[in-house]
Amino acid sequence: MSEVSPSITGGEALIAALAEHGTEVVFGIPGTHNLAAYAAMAARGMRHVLVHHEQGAGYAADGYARSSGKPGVVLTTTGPAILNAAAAAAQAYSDSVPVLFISPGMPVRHPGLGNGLLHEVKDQSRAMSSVVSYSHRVTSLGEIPLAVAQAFAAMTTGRPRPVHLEIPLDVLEERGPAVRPLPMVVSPRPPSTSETIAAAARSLSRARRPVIVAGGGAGGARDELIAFAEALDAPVFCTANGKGIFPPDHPLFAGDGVHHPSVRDAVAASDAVIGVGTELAPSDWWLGLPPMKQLVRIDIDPQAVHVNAVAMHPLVGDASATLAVLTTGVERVSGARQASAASLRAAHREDARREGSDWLSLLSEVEEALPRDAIVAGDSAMVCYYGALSNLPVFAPRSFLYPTGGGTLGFGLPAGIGAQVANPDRPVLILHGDGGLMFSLAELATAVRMRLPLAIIVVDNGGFGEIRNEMVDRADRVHAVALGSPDLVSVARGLGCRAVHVENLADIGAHLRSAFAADRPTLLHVWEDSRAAHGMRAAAGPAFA
Ligand SMILES: Cc1ncc(C[n+]2csc(CCOP(=O)(O)OP(=O)(O)O)c2C)c(N)n1
Ligand SMILES: [Mg+2]
Repeated sequence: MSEVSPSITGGEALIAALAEHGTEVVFGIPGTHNLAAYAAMAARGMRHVLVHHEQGAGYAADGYARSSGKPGVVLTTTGPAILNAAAAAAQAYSDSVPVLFISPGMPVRHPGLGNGLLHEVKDQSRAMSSVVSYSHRVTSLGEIPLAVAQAFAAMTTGRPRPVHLEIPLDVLEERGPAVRPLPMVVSPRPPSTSETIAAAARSLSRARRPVIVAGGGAGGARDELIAFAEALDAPVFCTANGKGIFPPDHPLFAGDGVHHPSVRDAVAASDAVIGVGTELAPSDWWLGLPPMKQLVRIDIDPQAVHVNAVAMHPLVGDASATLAVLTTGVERVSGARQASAASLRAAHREDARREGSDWLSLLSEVEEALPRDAIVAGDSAMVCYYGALSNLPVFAPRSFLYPTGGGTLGFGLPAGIGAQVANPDRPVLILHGDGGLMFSLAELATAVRMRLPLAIIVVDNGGFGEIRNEMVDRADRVHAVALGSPDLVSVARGLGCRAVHVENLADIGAHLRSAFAADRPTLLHVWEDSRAAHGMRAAAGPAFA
C-alpha cells in the first residue's frame, strides 16, 4: 500500500524514501548536482557524515553495514564523484555487503552522445553497473520512492549486495506529487524442503569426522551455529568474514582463517564438510580448495550454493532457519570429538603463529588490552592477513571488518569510522600498514571532526611490504615499493589526532586504553621488524633512520 504526498522535490522524495526504510545516516560529499537532496536531508535532520573523498564514504558505509547488519547509504555528486566511490562499491560486492550508492546523473533530456556538461562521463550508470548488483537510472520523480524500495528489497533479502541509483539532476530538483511506499516486511527465506534437509542430516549423522566452515553469510546465525556444532560435535573454522561468529573460547572452535595447511589437512581428512554462508573462495583459501569427500552447503543464494565446489547436499535458505532444522535431524554425539577439535585448534594455532611471527609481539599486547566487545577494522596489510586474521581473537559476529574479496588498500580507516558511527559505545581498533593508510589518510580529519575515540595502529615497514617480498621471491629487481616512511605522527597531529610513536610494545595496552577513552582519534605508530622492513629501510638509505 502507498500514500500520495503533497508536492515535493525529487531530493525530498529521495530522503523521505530513505528514512522510510530506516536510513539514519548518509555518508557523502555535496556538489552542485545533488543540492536538492542535501537540502532535504538538512530540513529533515537526517544525519550526514561528511568525508574527504568519496571512496572514504563508500568504505565507511561498508563498515557501518558490516558491523550493524543494516544497509549503508552513500550520496555523491555526478561523474568523477561517484567513480571515486566505485572501488568501494566493488569491494562491497565482493564481500556481499549491502551498500546503497546514490548519485545524480545527467538530465533526462541529455543527448546520449554527450555535450560536455559539468561532471559528465561517458556512461556513468554502465560504469557503476559493472561493480554493483545492479545500477538503475530513474526517469521521473514518481519513480524515486519505488526505486529506493526496490534497492532496499534487494539489499535486505537474499544475498546482500551493493546497488547504485542514479537520479537525473533535473529530476532531483523537479517538484510534483510523489508516491510513498511503505517499507516492506521481510520474513526469512524458508529453508530448503524438509526432505532435502533430512537427507543431509542423515548423511551427517553417519559422518565420523565432520568439519564446519562458517563464512560471513552465517553472521546472523551464531546461536543456531553453536547448537548445530554441539549437536554434531563438529569443530568449526571461520573464514575472514566469518571471524567472530563462532566464539573463539568455545571447545569446538578450531580457528579463524582457512588458508593454513592444517585447515587443508583437516578438510581433506574429513568425511563431511559443512559450509555455512561461504563462497569457499580463493581469496579465503589462497592455494585453492582441498579435495572434499562430501560437502553439505547452506547458502541464501541459489547460485552461490554451487560456486567453487560441488555440494552433495546443496541447501538453499536462510542460515539460521536451515541450521535449526538440520540440528533437529542430526543424531547427537556426546563430546567425543572435542579432543579432535582441540588438536585441530593446536595445529591451526601453530600455523598461524608461524605465519604471523613478525607481528605476534604487537598482537599479544593488543589482545591483552582489547575489551571483549571491541570491533577490529583491518586493511589489506600483512599485519592483518598474516597477523590479526588468525592470531587476534574477536568475540562477536560482525566485529572483524576486513576487505577479503577485493583486497583493497585504504579500507581500514574509513571502515572503522563507519563501524564507530554504527556502534558508538564499542571500542573500535583500526589496523593499518603504512602504504594503505596513505590511501585514506584524509579521513583522519573526518574522525577528528566527529570526535571519534578510534585507536589506529599503523605498522610501518617503509612501504609496500608484501609486494616487495613478492618481487624478491620471484627474483625480480625490487622496484617501486619503498615509500620512505613520512612522519605519520606529525601528520596525524596536524590533522588534529592524538598521535604517538610507540617504541616499546609493552606500552601498547596503556595507549589503547587511553585512546578508547579519548575525545578524538589516536594514531599509534610502530616500526615493523620483518624482512620487508629491513629490505625497504636499506633501500630508502640513511634518510630513513
Ligand atoms: C587499491 C589497491 N591498490 C594496490 C594494491 C596492491 N597491493 C597489495 S598489498 C600492497 C602493499 C600494501 O602496503 P602496506 O599497506 O604498507 O602493507 P604491507 O604490505 O607493507 O604490510 C599493495 C600495493 C591493492 N591491494 N589495493
Ligand atoms: Mg607497509
